[in-house]
Amino acid sequence: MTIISRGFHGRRPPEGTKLPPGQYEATGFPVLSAGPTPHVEKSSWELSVTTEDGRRHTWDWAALMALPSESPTVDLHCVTKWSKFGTEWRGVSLDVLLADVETAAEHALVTSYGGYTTNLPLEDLLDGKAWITYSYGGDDLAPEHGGPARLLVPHLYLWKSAKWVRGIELLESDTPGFWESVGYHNYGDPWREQRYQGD
Ligand SMILES: Nc1nc2c(c(=O)[nH]1)N[C@H]1C(S)=C(S)[C@@H](COP(=O)(O)O)O[C@H]1N2
Ligand SMILES: [Mo]
Repeated sequence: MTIISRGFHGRRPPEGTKLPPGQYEATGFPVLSAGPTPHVEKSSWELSVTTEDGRRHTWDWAALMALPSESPTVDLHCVTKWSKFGTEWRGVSLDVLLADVETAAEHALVTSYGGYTTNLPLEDLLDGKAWITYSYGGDDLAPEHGGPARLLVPHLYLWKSAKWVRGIELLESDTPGFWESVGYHNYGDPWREQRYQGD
């Protein structure tokens, strides 16, 4: 695929620092959902990637399982100020899913079963920074945390990690998602404390 790289936006934490500004370490794994948990069966699950010219690529559950997976261990940072260190996931890198997708688009709008949406630059899904995950802590991903599959983009605030992920639309122009259109920051880098518009 053709990507014009404008460099990595995320600021690296200072050596040894794991808490971004304004965050605290949570115990447990809070659940934050804007609506009820949609119950999505693996047998009817489908992920689609749609390009700016309307071409659609789809994977059913078996196709996702057939792809090489990775086991990222990452820290999570929620805009409500909790962070969780060392979470263990299994999933498929977006680099794998997008390898054969031809696009000149620079923007992505991620959609979920249940209607949630979130936007981010396409480059933030690439280069080992994002996964479609289906396992957490060695178990199937629980429905309340986005199972059967969720996007994981740990270098941005956790609202960008769409639970119950269903589609990724690659777009020529940026389109704000659910939280981005009600005042949350368009990009959401926890290290630059980009919580709200204007931060
Ligand atoms: N589909 C969907 N994804 C979502 C949300 C949501 O309401 N719906 N909430 C977001 C927010 S604000 C956060 S903080 C995280 C919470 O993930 P968790 O419930 O697994 O902790 O999911 C994000 N992904
Ligand atoms: Mo959140």
